[in-house]
Amino acid sequence: MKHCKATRVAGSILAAAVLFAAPAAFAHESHGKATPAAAVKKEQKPWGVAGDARDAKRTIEIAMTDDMRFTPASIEIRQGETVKFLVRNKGKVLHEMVIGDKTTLDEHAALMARFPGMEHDEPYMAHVAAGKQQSLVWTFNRAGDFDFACLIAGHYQAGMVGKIKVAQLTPGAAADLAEGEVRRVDKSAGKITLKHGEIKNLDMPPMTMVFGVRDPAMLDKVQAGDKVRFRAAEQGGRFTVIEIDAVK
Ligand SMILES: [Cu+2]
Repeated sequence: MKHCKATRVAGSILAAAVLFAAPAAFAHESHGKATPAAAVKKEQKPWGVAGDARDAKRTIEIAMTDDMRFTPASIEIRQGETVKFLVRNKGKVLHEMVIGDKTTLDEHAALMARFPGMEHDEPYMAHVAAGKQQSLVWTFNRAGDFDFACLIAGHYQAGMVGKIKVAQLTPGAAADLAEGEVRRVDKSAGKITLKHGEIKNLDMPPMTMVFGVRDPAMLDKVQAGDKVRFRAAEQGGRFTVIEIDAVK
């Protein structure tokens, strides 16, 4: 178990480094939100940190099958994004999804091959019995190329691995946020009317207009009269709000 202890120590050093280095980069992600008192201290891993389901703006379904495959086997994520994975075991034997980097997964896989009955339980893994499903919420606050794998003895070796690419948050990204005020929210139509300032990335002057939304659930967070910051994009000729947050 020397290996596990070493990993934990390395993780703590990493976590401390992140505490000092990261806040500025993510400041806009957390504005207006109180820091929840976590029951268990979340450990920063090179591939991210345990996430809160309420911060997950995206759910990704992952199917696991007895041909030792994940579907999809390749996922793209934006740095800072919290993702809820809905991990479905469509096979007849136990499978698991473990997120990590190749070195860590290789080490754990070797351990699992030596001790097939070993049960790990970390926030970046989901063990799912045949025919069942389980969710896993993870915040990808570090950019990079990571893997996810089923480390059950024989499965990893048979190629049960997927790729996660976390794209770096570009320094210019925050500048794409436009400011506005909510005039109307139409949940049933999935539309929001915003009186907005200049939208630089769309080269659009200030005006009041109707936008579609990437996900109708976004409309639960805002109401008419709210001052907001939002990111909009043109998708298939339709102006769509990609993200929106009320400014407190
Ligand atoms: Cu498996």
